[in-house]
Amino acid sequence: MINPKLSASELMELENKYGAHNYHPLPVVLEKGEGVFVWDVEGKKYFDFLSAYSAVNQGHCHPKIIDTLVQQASKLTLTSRAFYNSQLGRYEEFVTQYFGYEKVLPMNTGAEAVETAIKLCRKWAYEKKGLSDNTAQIIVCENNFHGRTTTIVSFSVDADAFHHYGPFTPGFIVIPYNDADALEKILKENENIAGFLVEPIQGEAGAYVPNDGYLKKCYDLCSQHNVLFIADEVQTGIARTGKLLACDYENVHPDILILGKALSGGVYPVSAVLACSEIMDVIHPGQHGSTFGGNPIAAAVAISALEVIRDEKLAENAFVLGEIFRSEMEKICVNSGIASFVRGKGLLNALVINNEGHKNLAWDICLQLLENGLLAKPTHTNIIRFAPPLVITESQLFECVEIIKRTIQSFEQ
Ligand code: IF1
Repeated sequence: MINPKLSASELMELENKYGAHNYHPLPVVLEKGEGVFVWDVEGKKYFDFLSAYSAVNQGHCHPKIIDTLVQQASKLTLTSRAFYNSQLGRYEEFVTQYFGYEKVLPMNTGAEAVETAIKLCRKWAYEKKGLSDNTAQIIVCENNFHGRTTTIVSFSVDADAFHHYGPFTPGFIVIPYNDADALEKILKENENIAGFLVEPIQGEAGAYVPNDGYLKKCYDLCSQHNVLFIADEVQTGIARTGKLLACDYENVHPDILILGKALSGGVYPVSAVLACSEIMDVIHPGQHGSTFGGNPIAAAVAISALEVIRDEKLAENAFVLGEIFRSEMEKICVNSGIASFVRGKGLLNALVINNEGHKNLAWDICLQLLENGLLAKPTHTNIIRFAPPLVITESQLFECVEIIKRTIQSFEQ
């Protein structure tokens, strides 16, 4: 029997002892969430400024989404795709119209959706573009993060992500991010390019925003060369950056769109690949799939999660509050020896910390933020990501700005 009254340190010790050590979490054990807040096992309340890496854009345990989950879970959970189910068609119509595509292929995790997009792109290249078998190349960007499967880590440039996981999948060409000239050069040199896979803003790299016009330029180059523009909006999509999609800032409609995370509001693993029929129809029965992909819970939950985004105007809120957040962070940076600068779009932001002489400064700041009631996680040792649920209000945001300000001040010399 599991003792229901374990302390936080006992619970952390259990994970440490029995779980694989593939994560290094902050020392807080959460047991409850509601909107922008989470509570730890001792009942302490925190603002969540990670949002499960942008999965809970709609806020923790959104009542409408949870209601859909519970109702569908008590009716029918899984049929497999050997049969039709009463939710999937409705969802497929809804999600394609919502994002302006003809077809969707439902999967579960972000990495699976990226894998799906890669397979779809390659198959399209052989069957529609006319490349000869096994020659297709997909262009990707430096410092990408698209997930953790063997194929996806094959084109990572982060040693932690790929080291000792070889042999790797061939067929990928890495070019610098935010460099449309590099894309143009390779497209001119190489006849075997099938697609260009890109994050509209690089999340893992620390909310790295490319120059205005970059995505549009890349999209135009791709269409000139009959190459598929594939946007990984797993993290940037579903209102996070202040528009429904980050690509909307440049009126780019990707040939293949990859979604995950907040597609379910973080209550269930739901991912999707969207495309026009001309592309999607290269996949026939038996050629791709997943036991759980398109299951009735996922389908029902995703409709509700997308309705919440629209009904509560979360893209608009993220846009307005993002502007406020960055301008407040800029004020902090002006007088700080620690906070260097802020970047991001909407409510996907990162504060870059000057960690000369104090290597673990960003981590230590996050420990102090935790103490002060705000959860955030450092990335690449000196970057702190700030990405609250999009249901945050302006007054809550200002409360959080004060916590961040006070915390940074406590580290100034
Ligand atoms: C972890 C990062 C964020 C993603 C993009 C696909 C996936 C992700 C653009 C795969 C996943 C996650 C995974 C999570 C941490 C997180 C992350 F730091 F690792 F990069 F958010 F910034 N495309 N991102 O960001 O989706 O298979 O995980 O559902 O712990 O690895 P998934």
